[in-house]
Amino acid sequence: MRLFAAVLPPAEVRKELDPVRDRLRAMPGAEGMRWTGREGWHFTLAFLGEVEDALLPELTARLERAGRRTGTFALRLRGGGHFGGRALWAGAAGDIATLRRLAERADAAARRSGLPMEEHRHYRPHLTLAHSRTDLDLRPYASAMDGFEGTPWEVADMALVRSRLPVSGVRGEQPRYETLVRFPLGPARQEPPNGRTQGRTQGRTQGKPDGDPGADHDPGAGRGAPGR
Ligand code: 2AM
Repeated sequence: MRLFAAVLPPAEVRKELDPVRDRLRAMPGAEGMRWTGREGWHFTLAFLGEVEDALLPELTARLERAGRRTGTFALRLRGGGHFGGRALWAGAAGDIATLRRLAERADAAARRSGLPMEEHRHYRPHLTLAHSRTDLDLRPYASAMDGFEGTPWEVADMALVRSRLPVSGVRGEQPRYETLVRFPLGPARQEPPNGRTQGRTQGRTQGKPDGDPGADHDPGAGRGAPGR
């Protein structure tokens, strides 16, 4: 099945983006673009591609650990940008360093589970609002999002999402997304039963750790620049 790991903004945050998207859709040329549905809005952390069922237990175990090692963090929607003339997106602000670290850990988890991950590109947090089949000048759309700031929320989990591509052949139909699992961020709380301390089982049950793909070395979280 086709999978990706993502941060899912809560419904009330997605709602704040609705009027922005509506304004963009009213701009000249917008009718020729494919607009994503609010229900599916997300920040991709790692695109995993086709994953065989047999890999799922290891993949989910590793993603779970990646989430556990990353604390919760604050995020908000901010402004927008575009990838060339093909993709228009809303941006993010807040603890981008942690978001990026989570993306790197998700990528590492997938790689270590045996998935042939693409070479690491510079991670650009983005929530895709629209795609265009032809090259459009998307700068006016991105500029129209200048000054947009969403309400911050605390990212508390990472979702594993299944994407079903449209098979109908109907032009403009969207992939359907289904959240399979949500991995909580931050250390698991151990509630000792009857006040007794639980033994540490980590080393025995979890095998070799994924390792940390590294801290954030990248200062360039620029927005709006064309090209990925
Ligand atoms: P996008 O929003 O920039 O299109 C599901 O397809 C999610 O995975 C989308 O958010 C998509 O990003 C992202 N993704 C990243 N790399 C992809 C790829 N090679 N093919 C399809 N989707 C990809």
